[in-house]
Amino acid sequence: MQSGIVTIIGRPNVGKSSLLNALIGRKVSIVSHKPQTTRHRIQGVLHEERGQIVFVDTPGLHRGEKKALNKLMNQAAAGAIHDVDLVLFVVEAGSFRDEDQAVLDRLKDVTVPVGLLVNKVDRVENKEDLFPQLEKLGALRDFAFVVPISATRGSNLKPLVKELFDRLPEGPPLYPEDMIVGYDNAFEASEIVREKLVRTLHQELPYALTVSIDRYQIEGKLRRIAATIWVERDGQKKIVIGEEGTTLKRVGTAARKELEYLTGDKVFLQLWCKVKENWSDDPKALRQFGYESE
Ligand SMILES: Nc1nc2c(ncn2[C@@H]2O[C@H](COP(=O)(O)OP(=O)(O)OP(=O)(O)O)[C@@H](O)[C@H]2O)c(=O)[nH]1
Ligand SMILES: [Mg+2]
Repeated sequence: MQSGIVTIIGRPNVGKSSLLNALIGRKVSIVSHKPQTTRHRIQGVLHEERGQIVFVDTPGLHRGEKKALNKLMNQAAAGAIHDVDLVLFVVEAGSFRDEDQAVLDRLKDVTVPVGLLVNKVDRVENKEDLFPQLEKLGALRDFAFVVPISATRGSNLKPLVKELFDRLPEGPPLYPEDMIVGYDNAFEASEIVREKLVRTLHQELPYALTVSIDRYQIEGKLRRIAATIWVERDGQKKIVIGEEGTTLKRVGTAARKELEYLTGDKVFLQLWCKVKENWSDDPKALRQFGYESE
C-alpha cells in the first residue's frame, strides 16, 4: 500500500477545485467562474487498491492582499506546501501570468516532487499549439512531471494519478476507508450556500459575503439547517435578498437541492441575511466566521 498527501496550488481560477472534484468523483470543493472562490484548505481523500491519496485544495494565491481575509487565504495556501509528499502546480493553458510566476517563486524551496498540470486544454483550439507551450512551461523548473489535463472533462486524470502513485511513499492509509472529505456537515452546508451566492451575485458581492451555520439538526432522513449570510453593508443586504426576497429564495432553492443530492436526505434550509460591517478586514469577526490564522 502507498499513501500520501498531495497539495494542489496555483493562482485563482485555474481550476484547482474542479480538479479535486474530478479526482474524487464528487463535489468536494465549491467552484465558480469568479476568482478567489476557495477560502480554506479543503481535503478530499481518494481510495484505491494501490493506496490512498489525501488531496489538499487551496485558495488561489493572489496579490494585492487588500483585506485581512485575503491575507488569511494566502496564508492557508502557502502553508499547505510544507509537510506534504507532493505538490501539484496548476496553470491554465495559454495563460501564464505574473501571478502564476509568483506562485512558482513560492515553490522555490520545496524539496518534494512538484508536478505541473496545464489545465483547461479543452479550450485550446489548435492542439499543435499545446506542445510548444508544454515544453516552455515545463522548463520553468525541474518538474517531476508535466501533464496536460481538462478538469471539467476529466481528461488525462488516470495518467496523472499514476504519476502520483509512482512517487508516493509506502505506508498505511492515513484515513478510514469511508472518509471522503475532511470537513463536517455544517461546513459543507455553508460552502454550498456560498457557492450559490457567488454564482448568483455579481461585482464585489461575492467577496463581501460569508455564511455561518446557526443550526444543523438531523432528524431521521430530514436535515434542518439554518444559515446566516453576512454582508458588509446595508445596500448589499438588499441585493442579496432581492425584490420581494426572490434572490434569496433562488439561492436557497439551489443550495437545498444540492445538499439533498449530496446527503441523500431531505433538507429544510432557512436563510437569513445580516450586516456585519467590515467583517472581512476584522480579525475578531474572521475568527468568529471560521477563518483561522496559522
Ligand atoms: N473549459 C474549462 N474550464 C474549466 C476547467 N477546469 C475548471 N474550469 C472552470 O474554471 C473556473 C474556475 O474553476 P475553479 O475550480 O473554481 O478554480 P480554482 O482554481 O479552484 O479557483 P479559486 O478557488 O478561486 O482559486 C470555473 O468556471 C470552472 O468551471 C477545464 O478543464 N476546462
Ligand atoms: Mg477553488
